Parts: sequence; C-alpha cells; structure tokens
Amino acid sequence: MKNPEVAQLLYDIADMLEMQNVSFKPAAYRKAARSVETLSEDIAEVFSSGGRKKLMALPGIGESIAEKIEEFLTTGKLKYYDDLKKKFPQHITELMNVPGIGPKRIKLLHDKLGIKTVKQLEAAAKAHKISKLPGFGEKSEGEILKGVGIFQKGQERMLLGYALPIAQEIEGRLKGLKGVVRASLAGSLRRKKETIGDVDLLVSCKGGKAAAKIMNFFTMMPDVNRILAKGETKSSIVLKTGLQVDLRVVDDDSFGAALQYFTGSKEHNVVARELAIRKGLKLNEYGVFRKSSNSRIAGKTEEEVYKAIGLHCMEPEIRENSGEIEAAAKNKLPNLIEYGSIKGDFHCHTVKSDGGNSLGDMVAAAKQLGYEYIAITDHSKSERIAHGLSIEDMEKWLKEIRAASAKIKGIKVLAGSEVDILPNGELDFPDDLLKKMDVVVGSVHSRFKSTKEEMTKRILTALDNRHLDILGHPTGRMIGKREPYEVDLKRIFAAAAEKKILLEINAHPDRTDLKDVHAREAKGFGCKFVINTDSHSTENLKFMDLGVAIARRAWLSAEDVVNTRPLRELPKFFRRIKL
Ligand code: DGT
Ligand code: CA
Ligand code: CA
Ligand code: ZN
Repeated sequence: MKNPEVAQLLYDIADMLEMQNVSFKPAAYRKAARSVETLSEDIAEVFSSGGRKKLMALPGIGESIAEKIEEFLTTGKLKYYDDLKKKFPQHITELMNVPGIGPKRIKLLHDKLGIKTVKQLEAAAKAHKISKLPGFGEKSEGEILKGVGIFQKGQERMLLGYALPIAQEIEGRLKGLKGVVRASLAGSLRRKKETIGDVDLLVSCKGGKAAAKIMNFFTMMPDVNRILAKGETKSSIVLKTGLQVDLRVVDDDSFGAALQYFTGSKEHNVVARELAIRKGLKLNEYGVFRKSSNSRIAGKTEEEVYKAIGLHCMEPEIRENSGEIEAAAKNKLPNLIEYGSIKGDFHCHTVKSDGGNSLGDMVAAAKQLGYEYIAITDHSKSERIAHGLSIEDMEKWLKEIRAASAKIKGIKVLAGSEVDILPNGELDFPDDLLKKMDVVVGSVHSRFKSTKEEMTKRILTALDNRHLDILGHPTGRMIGKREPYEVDLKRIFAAAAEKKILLEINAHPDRTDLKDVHAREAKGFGCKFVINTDSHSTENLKFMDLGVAIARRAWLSAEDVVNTRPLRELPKFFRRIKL
C-alpha cells in the first residue's frame, strides 16, 4: 500500500512551497494529499488499472499532481520534490514533523538562528534563543519544546496499529517455512500495547539445522534494511520501515515457556518467577523446573507452565502485573471481550464531510464485515476544516441516509452526527435537529489548551444534554502529535455512568482514546462503552480489532461494550433508536 508514502510526499511538497511563500499551490497539494490518505484502494492499483486519467478522477487531483504521482509510482522518485528539497537544509522534512511549528516558522528559525535539525531546535529553545525572536515568545518556546518531546517519543516507539500488520505478515511467512513447528508474536505486540518498542517473534523447530535455515531466511528477507545480530537462537533486524524485529528460535519442547517469557511484561514475569520460587520451583524461558532435582515439569505450552506454578493461564493483553496474577491464582480472571464479537460501528464519516468514501461504500464495507448496523456520523457545522454540515444540509443528509437505509437489505443504517462540543459545553446543533438523529456522538475538537477546570465543566455540560448518546474520543489525544487535553476524568466517568452516556473507545491507531487504564478506571465507575473506528474510509473500518484490544487490556467483557449487542437490543441503550 503506497498511499501513506504518496500522501506524505504531497504534504511535504505543500510545506516546502509554503516556506517559499508560494500562494494557492500548498492548499492544492494538501487537498490532494488528504484525498490519497483517505483513499480505500491502493493508489498503485488505481494507477495500474487506468493510468493518469484514473488518478485525475480522484477528488482534488488535477493533471499536474497526477503526473507527479505517476512519476513517483513508476520510478520511485520525484524530480520536482528532489529539486524543491535541494533548496532547503537537509533535515528540513524532519523539522516539519515536529508538532506545533509550521513551515513559516521553520523557515524563520532557519534564517535567523540557522536551525536545521530537531536537536538544534531543542538546544535553541532550551537556551531561550527562540523567545527573543520577533513573533515568538516564552509561550511558543515552551510549546516548541513540548513538540520536540512528542516528536522524540513518537520516533522511539511505533503505533500498534501500524506495526501489527507488518509483524503478522512476517509471522505468516515464518509459519509457512519448512522446519518451523510453531510460530507466534511475543512481547508488547502480543500484549497489544498501544505503542511498541520492537517486534518480538518466536518460532520453534526440531533440530539445529532447521534453526540455521530459519535465521538465514529471516535475515535475507527483501524488506530488511540492516542486520543488527545474527545467531543460532536469536537474530535482530531493522526493516526498511525502521521497525526492529527480534526473532528467537527454540526447541519445540520449550515453546510454551519461551512464549510465556518473551511475551512479558517484564513486571509480570518478575512476579511469576517469585511465585515459582516460593513453590520450590524455577521458572525461566526453557521451562518450569524442580529446584531440588532440576527436572523439568512443564514447558511445552503456556497453559502447563502457568498451571505448574499454580495459575490459570491469562490472556496476553492483561499481563502487566496489574492484578492479573492475583486473579489467576483465585480463578477470578475476567471473561474478556472476544475479537470478532463486534456487531456494528457507531462513528464513521463519508464524503459528505471529511471522509473518503460514499455512504453506499461505507455501508457495503460494513456489511462485508458481517455487521448488523452502522451509524453514519458526519461532522457538525463548526468543524469547518472537516467540512461540517450546516443545519439545513444536515437535515437533508439525515433524510438521504434514511431513504438509502430503507432500500438497503441486511444491515441497519443509523442516521447520526459527530457533533462538536462547543467551548461553552453546548452541542453544535439545536435540540430539534438532534432529536431527529438515532445516534449523537459528542466530541471536543477545539480549544485543547483550556484549563482542567474549564475543560471538565465543558464536557460535564455536554453530558447534561439529554440528546447526547456517546462521548467521542474522551481525552482528545493523537499519539505522538497531540497530548491529551487536561480534564478531570473521574468526574466525567461519574457523570457518564449516572446519565447513562456511553464512553467511546476510539480504535483509530493514532488515538486509541479512551486508553486501556482509563477505560478500566471508567468501568469501575459503572460506565458502559462503545468501540468505534471513527472511519474516514472503508479501509479504516478494519481498525475495530485494535479497539477490542484496548478493551481487553482494560479488562472489559462483552457486557461492558454495547456494540457486541445485536441490533434488537440497541433501543435499551439509545434513547432514539427505533426498529
Ligand atoms: P517494548 O518492545 O519496549 O514495547 O516492550 P516488550 O515488552 O516487548 O519488551 P522487550 O522487547 O524488551 O522484551 C520482550 C519480552 O521479553 C518482555 O516483555 C519480557 C521479556 N524480557 C526481556 N527482558 C527481560 C528481563 O530482563 N527480565 C524478564 N523477566 N523478562 C524480560
Ligand atoms: Ca518488544
Ligand atoms: Ca525485543
Ligand atoms: Zn469522527
């Protein structure tokens, strides 16, 4: 899938043109980038199926940009981009990825202070050189430092949603290799942590010759950029995407023990090992052993390893030493929500606002996933950048959705909106319009820098609105790009539980919001949840499992998550859904 790469290229061109004070063109490039980003098909396939004409049929892409995309897709390079880049210091594109500073400021900082890299930017801010420049102040200097921090954090760890498909593909290749008996993801990826440091993979085989062959295959894969280490039992590589992958090969008899060990977390393992010691046993990556005789009593499966130390086997997602070992010892483990148990999505966008696909496309894709229902929730009027709908347009759109819904068989299409929660806490549409919607998702999209008290009051006011059904992405964070806003979540959870407002677990990999620990805390308040993808294309609907992973990490059961329920039960949770 070349779409993210092509979109990034177009965004970078837009930024560079803006730095040169070119007018109009940057906006055109951004529009095209957005179009490619939200495209559900692979842009390379679009091109190969109909050439430049087919590219030009995409929204926001004219002849000149289509030509550039064509050049990039066919040659892997773009002369226009390379020439443009030559006019800027080498690391300028890296600076453009620091949140909170735009192209104009980057240019100013470069011209006045000679800043070319993120490191130099950080040093200048720390030495208070930036606040002395005209147009900057102490506040913007502080924000730049914050941006640098977010950038660096984002560089170190990769989002689960982006790493998982890459890792699963490699896992699949290994499973297909001759000599491999079992293969599995391990580490933070298997626990489905929201960001991961590196990918851990484990395979088992019979005999040393097979191990050497597996390692050869692994280190010679075409997407390997660098080999960090290559051995009989452990190898590490860096992929072209920058992702580090560790592979361990073990004898099949100790696969369970190795999987237990390398799944972690480290904190979980420490407690498990102490437990073993107290029972006169020794637990390591090779198995469970009797301390006295050093004879092995378990190792082939995780279940038998845990059983040997007196525990029921825990799902990987909860192995964080946050109460799971105690629960496993007492046979009180939670019955976690299952992957694939979701029956619908309550938050998605179409081309009517800022989505990339039509209503028909979205509904067809939802049907393909086997859903019983899908809510169409385009943006409200204040969301200008996202093409929010005016009151009149939303009235019309609701009617269109209902008309379409009447014709579609096999899935219920619910009409709704993602309505902005305005700074004063009011919803962005009047009550008599909200009344006509099946589903109202309320979200904060502005003034993220309010004080904690202001933001808490704002959201509490919104929760008082009896037309609100779901609080969308409750903390507003974008991992690596925007910190969550300050808000008193305990008060929000208490109010949501009391007023029966559902909390969203937004499954988009950049958001995962609520996050695991917060969702678990909210459950303690008696809150109910919906897992939504916030899809801006048919492709995005597939993020649902990431949301389920967060819910599992939050110890949630199917009963806690409303979209595990069949359509006929929805009226119990939504005031205006009628069947
Ligand atoms: P990451 O990669 O930072 O997202 O986190 P993990 O959990 O994948 O950590 P990683 O890749 O360093 O190691 C994989 C697993 O191996 C880890 O979850 C538990 C196990 N492990 C690694 N080092 C140690 C250790 O020093 N002690 C114990 N008990 N387990 C370890
Ligand atoms: Ca890891
Ligand atoms: Ca590792
Ligand atoms: Zn949305």
